[in-house]
Amino acid sequence: MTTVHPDNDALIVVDVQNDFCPGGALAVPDGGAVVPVIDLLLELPWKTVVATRDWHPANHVSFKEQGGPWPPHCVQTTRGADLHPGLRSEQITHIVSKAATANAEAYSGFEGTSLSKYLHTLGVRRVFVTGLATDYCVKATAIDAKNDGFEVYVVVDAVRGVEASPGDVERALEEMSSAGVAFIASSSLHA
Ligand code: VGL
Ligand code: ZN
Repeated sequence: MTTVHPDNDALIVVDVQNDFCPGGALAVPDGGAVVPVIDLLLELPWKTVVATRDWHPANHVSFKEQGGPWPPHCVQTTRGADLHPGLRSEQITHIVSKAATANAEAYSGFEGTSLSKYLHTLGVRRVFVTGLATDYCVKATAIDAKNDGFEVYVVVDAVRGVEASPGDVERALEEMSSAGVAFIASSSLHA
């Protein structure tokens, strides 16, 4: 079991937005399943809960019309970019918008944002990473957190992957593990 230490621990909720959930523009298979798990985690006594969000302009470089790999998704101020309505978002203390200009792509919540400085300033040492998608933004966020000096745990039942090619999620888990990221079940976290 792992005890949450509110002064040194932070929960990071990666991109739990309508467009990454069933019915959305870039739905992650079973993506909505992370919501009840994260809501349970939100009952723990965190002082710092960060939600990242993909926050693209309509002409974003990652969209197919601009030669990118993805259909348009998470366009700023649209419903698709909203956090999933089932998330107990009143528990979120900080929202990090990323990839918010036309030419900037960022899978990691630490890329092009002040998240690392913010967390270090608060005295955060351990981060617990949840959300979507395991093989893109969760992976990038967890590895960047580790490289920025945090102790990093991915909450395995609170993430889901795209798995565009078979094995993508497994490879993502291996990459995170090689980078020094640890894994934990949500049931092992307690107050
Ligand atoms: C993501 C693809 C494109 C993610 C964001 O949140 O994992 N994936 N943009
Ligand atoms: Zn995106």
